[in-house]
Amino acid sequence: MPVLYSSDLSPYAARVRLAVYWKGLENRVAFDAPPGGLKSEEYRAINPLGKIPALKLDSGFCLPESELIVEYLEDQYPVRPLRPAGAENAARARLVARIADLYLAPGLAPLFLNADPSKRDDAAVEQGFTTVAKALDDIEGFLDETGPWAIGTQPSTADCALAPVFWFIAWADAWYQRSTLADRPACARVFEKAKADDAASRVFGELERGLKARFGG
Ligand SMILES: N[C@@H](CCC(=O)N[C@@H](CS)C(=O)NCC(=O)O)C(=O)O
Repeated sequence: MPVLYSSDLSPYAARVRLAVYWKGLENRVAFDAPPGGLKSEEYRAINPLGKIPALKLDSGFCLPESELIVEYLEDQYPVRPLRPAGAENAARARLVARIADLYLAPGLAPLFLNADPSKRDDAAVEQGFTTVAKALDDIEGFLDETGPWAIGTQPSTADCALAPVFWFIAWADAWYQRSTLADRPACARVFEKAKADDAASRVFGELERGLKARFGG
């Protein structure tokens, strides 16, 4: 059985877990922590990139990169498809996921790393929110006007990418008393839809557990 190397708090691993849950693949993909830890020689021998997530296939091949793992699952297990029908909508889903990866995610790191007010770099926090806001504006323009999901009436690969990232932004907004997500109605709508969904709620619970393990409380 393929093994997904994952951790509760990684938004990238959460994206893949969400695809697994939505596709009903829990009995076809095993989850594990990186053996020996993320930086161990043992894990590097499995995934030379030294990052999570990674999906080790039965052949021994280990596929890193969350977007590629989701696309692989979609190709390998066409049940409950997450790729929107039609070339244009499939491209729109990939576009939204790509903007989230390339332009939004880099803004989240400084918000997370500066959570402790006693060690906070205020300029880095401002830069983080500026980066997130710009990327959210771009994503907002590519989401379906009515949805209710990111692209159409069903959850898609775009929602796999967005839901964990939106969860982090909602956390950052609460932590720093901002309204970055609420100020973008289409993004806020997609996040509300995810919060009402069983599989996405499960992933949000795992992220919450990871946050508590990291910061206590
Ligand atoms: N582009 C990668 C990013 C994966 C990534 O950065 N994962 C983090 C955890 S959230 C990690 O493994 N960091 C360890 C490191 O970079 O050394 C993906 O989409 O999978």
